[in-house]
Amino acid sequence: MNTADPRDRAAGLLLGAALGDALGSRFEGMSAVRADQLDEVETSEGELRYTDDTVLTLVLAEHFAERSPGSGIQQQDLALDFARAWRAEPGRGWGGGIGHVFRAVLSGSEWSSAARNSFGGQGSYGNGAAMRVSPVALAAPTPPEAATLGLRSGEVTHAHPDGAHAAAVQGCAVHLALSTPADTALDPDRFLDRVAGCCPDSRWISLLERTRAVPRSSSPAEAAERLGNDVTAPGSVPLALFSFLRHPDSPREAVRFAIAAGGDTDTIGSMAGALAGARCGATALPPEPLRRLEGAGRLRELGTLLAG
Ligand code: R7I
Ligand code: MG
Ligand code: MG
Repeated sequence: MNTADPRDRAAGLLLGAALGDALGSRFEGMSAVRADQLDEVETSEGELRYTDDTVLTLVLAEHFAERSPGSGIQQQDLALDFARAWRAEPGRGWGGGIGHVFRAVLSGSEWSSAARNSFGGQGSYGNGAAMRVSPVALAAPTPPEAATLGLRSGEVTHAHPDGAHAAAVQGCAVHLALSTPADTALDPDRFLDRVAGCCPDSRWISLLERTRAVPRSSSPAEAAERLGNDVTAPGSVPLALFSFLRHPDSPREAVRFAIAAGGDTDTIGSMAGALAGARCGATALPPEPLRRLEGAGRLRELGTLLAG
């Protein structure tokens, strides 16, 4: 039974994102992950450390927590806070090009020119804007407003429309997951329709269509084959959505599906974990790995605080 308690769901959103990241990070870049490998990571001892995905999710959540509700995003402040977090923790497995953006911001550039100047002037279409976006669901009153906030948070570093709109899509999807009735079965087609309805970008609308067309019974490998599992936004957000829609009532299974598909496992696991955690709540997360999760106390606190 999923919870209807908004505070538990808000905590589940942030904890689910971090748990997916930490579990998935053990397998980043592998072509597929077996069930026994996942079992071992879930049950072994020692802290489960998160990566850049959660570092930046925390920065965005703190951005909202420090301001009065409804004040939106101050983009230059956010860019600077992201960049400072990158500088403070270089060992968190950052994307290949993001350092250029952060370095420019730290040396005084406006976020807009720093983001636009990466990758030969076209901006990044990496999944970094989508991987950190889940807190917008706790700061926006409606799914379309979550999409708008997602886009504003995303474009701070990802100027390419594929990268920036991915944050709108994932932000709106997390908001929808948070507000799905706890005791009613989730209808995947309707869910994807509602996400598409919040998204003004034709390329993302066709990626959502492609996600809908994947047979629901597909294995992780088949889903990855159809949707991709790489570090680009179009090659990872659809698989995260599919993983959640495949197991909407079990965060553990949603995250395991995402990671089993291989590739960018921390990020796809994290995005699936945010969605499933938002629907099912912190109490539905697997207790053993959760107990070992780095930063769990602060993540829970921020979720509860932002839930109001
Ligand atoms: O998007 P970003 O922050 O990366 C996030 C990923 C996640 O998997 C994290 O867990 C971490 O491991 O990295 O960082 P970017 O460097 O902006 O984008 C990630 C990658 O996408 C880059 O290193 C490139 O391989 C690719 N990429 C591009 N390649 C060519 N042209 C992104 N944009 C482009 C592009 O415009
Ligand atoms: Mg990472
Ligand atoms: Mg990753």
